Amino acid sequence: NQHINIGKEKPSRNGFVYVKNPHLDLMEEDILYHLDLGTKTHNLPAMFGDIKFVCVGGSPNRMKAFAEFMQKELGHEGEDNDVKDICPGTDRYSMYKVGPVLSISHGMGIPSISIMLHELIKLLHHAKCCDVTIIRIGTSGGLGVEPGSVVITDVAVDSFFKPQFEQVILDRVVTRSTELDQDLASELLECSRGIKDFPALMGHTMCTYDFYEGQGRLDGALCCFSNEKKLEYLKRAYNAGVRNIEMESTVFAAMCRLCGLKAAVVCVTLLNRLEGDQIKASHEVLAEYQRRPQQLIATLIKKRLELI
Ligand code: R2B
Ligand code: URA
Repeated sequence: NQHINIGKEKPSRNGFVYVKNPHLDLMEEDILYHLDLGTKTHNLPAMFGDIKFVCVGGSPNRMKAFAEFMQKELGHEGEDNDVKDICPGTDRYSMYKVGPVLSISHGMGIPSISIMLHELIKLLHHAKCCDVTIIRIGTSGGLGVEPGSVVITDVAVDSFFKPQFEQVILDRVVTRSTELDQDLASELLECSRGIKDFPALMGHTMCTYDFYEGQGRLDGALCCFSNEKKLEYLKRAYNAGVRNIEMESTVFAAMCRLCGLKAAVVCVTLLNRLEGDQIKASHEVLAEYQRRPQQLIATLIKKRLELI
């Protein structure tokens, strides 16, 4: 197998959302299959043209809760109260819109988020959206940080602590940069300073292909390494700057960067992986943790919209 690093794949910077695919121009209709939307069946510019913020996260319920929270925060509640799923024709992903904010679920892992992102990016492109900020709000395992801490990602790295994402295309491995928008990360850290309810920090986020063996857990159905080897690896990750581990950030960073979306990753840590593998906190505690990234993103959005 050949490895190639596509140096000419440059990020787009003029504000519009780009698709980098010459074949799309030749298609009469584009069906966004997993979102149950399409260019002939829906007026995408009318439905989505005003979007400035896209928030993505793993679980459909959490992304609905985020939309409801934003509705309150932006003062949009009142008229037609309930937030409605824009993709009811599919149970793959859920999508909600509150004014300029779109909230979408992406499932677990790189393949699931990458399918959603292909279709979301095309949707934003077809809708002629401009100057869109996209943020992944998620959960993660912490490394040497207090459980419940919110980690703002400066760089997404792979299991070898490299800031890159490898995608197999045909039978070649294409390596893409996972750089995120540094100004947006700093702006988020700045916003977090005003929130006293939880610790927030900036650090590298490691993205893996699995929750168990892939994250050095001893409690999966399979495990072929010792506790010593596990801790040696996790400490090496810590020393390389990694502060949390999750399963989507590298492909998210790589795809958004190439398509002109300013992207950030904000994940709460559910446990400290240097202390264990099992997530033992109560449902109430975990639910409260998961509202923390939402609170931070709401602050950023309200500041940007000059509501605070
Ligand atoms: C964080 O949590 C999920 C695994 O429990 C996964 O989607 C991720 O990145
Ligand atoms: N999500 C992950 O990917 N890993 C964890 O340890 C917790 C949440």
